[in-house]
Amino acid sequence: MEEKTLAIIKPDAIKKKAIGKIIQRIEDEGFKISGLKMLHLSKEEAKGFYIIHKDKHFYESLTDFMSSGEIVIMVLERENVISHWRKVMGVTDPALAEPGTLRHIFGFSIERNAIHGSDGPDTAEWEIDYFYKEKT
Ligand code: 3AN
Repeated sequence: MEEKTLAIIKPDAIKKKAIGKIIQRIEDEGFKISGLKMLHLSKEEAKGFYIIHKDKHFYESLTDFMSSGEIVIMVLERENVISHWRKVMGVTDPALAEPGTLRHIFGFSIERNAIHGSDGPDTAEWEIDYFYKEKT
């Protein structure tokens, strides 16, 4: 099976009306979008998604931010999808991200950094399940 990753357009980028530009870039980079939906996470859902960061000092603030407005979730596919998407996103801190990367263009701060991407195959599978598996 072709590798997949989970991409999120975060509330700050939605408020900037950047959805169209970001999706255009995704298509221009040769990704196939195999899932797409808009959600407004509850605080609990945001906490569940970022559970790996539960002991970090920024957990409360990050999950407040991620539940502060709508987000767009996408499943992306292409060759080397995880590493290519991370390259297109840029590093976590927009101030340090390479010019031309999405976080450099649209990010505001290390927390409000416009975009999410899974960091490895296991995380990608877990994150895609988090949003796409039927909850019982
Ligand atoms: P990445 O999203 O680049 O893989 P992670 O997994 O270290 O980065 O962090 C997850 C999210 O937590 C980031 N996208 C960012 O929104 C937030 N974050 C990371 N580091 C900080 C920090 N030092 N202060 C505030 N928020 C942070």
